Amino acid sequence: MAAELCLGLDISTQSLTGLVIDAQEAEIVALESVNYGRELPEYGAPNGFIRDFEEGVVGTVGARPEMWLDALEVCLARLGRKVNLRNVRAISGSGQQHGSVYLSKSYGRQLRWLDPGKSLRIQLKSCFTREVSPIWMDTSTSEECREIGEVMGGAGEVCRRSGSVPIERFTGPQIRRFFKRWRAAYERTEHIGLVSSFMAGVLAGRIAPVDRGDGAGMNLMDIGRWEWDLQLLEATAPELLRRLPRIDKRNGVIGRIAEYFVQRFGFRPDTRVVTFTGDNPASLVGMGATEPGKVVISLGTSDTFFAAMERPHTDPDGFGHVFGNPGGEWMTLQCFVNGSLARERVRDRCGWGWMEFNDAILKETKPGNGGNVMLPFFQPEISPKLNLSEPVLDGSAEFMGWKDKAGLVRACVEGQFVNMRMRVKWMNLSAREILLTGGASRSDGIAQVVADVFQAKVRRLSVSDSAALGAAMLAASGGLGKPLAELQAKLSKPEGGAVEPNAAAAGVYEEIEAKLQGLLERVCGKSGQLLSGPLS
Ligand code: XUL
Repeated sequence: MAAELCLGLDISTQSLTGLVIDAQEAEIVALESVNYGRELPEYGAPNGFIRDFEEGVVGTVGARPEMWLDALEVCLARLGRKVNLRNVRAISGSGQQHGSVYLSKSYGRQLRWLDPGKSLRIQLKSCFTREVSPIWMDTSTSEECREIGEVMGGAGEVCRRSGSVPIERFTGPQIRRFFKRWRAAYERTEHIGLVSSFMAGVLAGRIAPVDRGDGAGMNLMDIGRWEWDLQLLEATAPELLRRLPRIDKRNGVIGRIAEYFVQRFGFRPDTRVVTFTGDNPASLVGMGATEPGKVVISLGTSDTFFAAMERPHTDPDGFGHVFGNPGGEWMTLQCFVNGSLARERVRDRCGWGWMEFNDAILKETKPGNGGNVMLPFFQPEISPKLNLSEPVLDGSAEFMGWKDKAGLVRACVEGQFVNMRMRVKWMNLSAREILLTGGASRSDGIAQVVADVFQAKVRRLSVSDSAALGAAMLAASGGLGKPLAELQAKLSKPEGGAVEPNAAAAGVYEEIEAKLQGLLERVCGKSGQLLSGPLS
């Protein structure tokens, strides 16, 4: 009998990854990744995005949706050289969250009549009513966030309904800015999709729904009923409901794969396309953390902390989020912008490689760092909301003068995770185990600091592409009815031993927390920055 393959696609900030699993054997059989900057340089996005894409507007960050289409074709062609795509029974995917794609009336028709002799880019190019899609790094919509909050009776009310206060990168405020600034183009827009639903629609050859995981990152969805909140829609832009996709509450089958992919890449015509989700919800699935009890810390361009949630409650400070959990009901998430970038900056200033960085934590310094602390923010942060462009240091003269290299490395990492611990208290989670993923999770030094700060066991998985893996599992569960828990038991396996917390470090981090709080208050007092959150 032919293998039952399932494909998971992850359309992330810097690359598009395709991961194929054999759903019967529960094993990974192929993995391919297309780096936009390196492999599609014609899009002028070396890191996958274009900064300041809208002239005269500070903080716009976006990407051309055609770039994602080209990357999809390259990725499928490469996967086709590794596995027989005729054996793929179901496809699902995950997209970088919050990003939105704007399409005209001709889009639905074009999708139904795709010519396998021409590329997707050529055929869909004329359908975009907005050339550049805003992505999650965009911070240009503060005014729109304020306006939506005002109409709704306060940011707290938006949070109660949608799981988050109005947030600059979230899709609703982005749609509002598009409507205000480019009204004629908004009028011409017949359909607005998320990165996830847009790519799912292309594969299925029809307009695709959004799921609860990604849809909750829009400031438009009611997280109690999992339906569009009509008042939020009205506060965002006129006649928005007819422009949005439907909501799929179950990550079910959208339909069969479009003929285009059958002809061009050799898929079988009855391959099922399953509703895509966001990268963080997909990662929750891939890490095997859809049931409460485990928390995931993902270390990437941004660091994220997320976990399954039994009952939704929202962050009183307004920095955190509640999304749908594709393998359960809710999940909670906190995003930290100063992730790998801050670690890289400290490493570069020390003139070191990652090996020395790791050794500085494990061999040259101790928990508490002799009292030297850092607020490790090299760019504006969102958890907490703070407008810094340089870290704030407190400690010895040598440390403050950037001469104590090992101390600076530890202070950066301790500062990041103590801040993380402070920000996620509202979630009330009792984490038995922390699952660490993303590039920096390979560092034993970082893993030890995480274990010590949270006083929990830290485990790492053998698969680093947890979002693509989660998407492949969603294809198998939604498309073929395979139980998610069984797939997770086999595919989300920890690698190596656990990193155990050092109990003696617990008190040390209470002291560091108090010091960082003091530093935050000092910085905020001086600059008048927002610290206590948008709800106050
Ligand atoms: C989450 C967020 C980021 C993106 C990255 O709210 O903005 O983690 O999903 O792809």
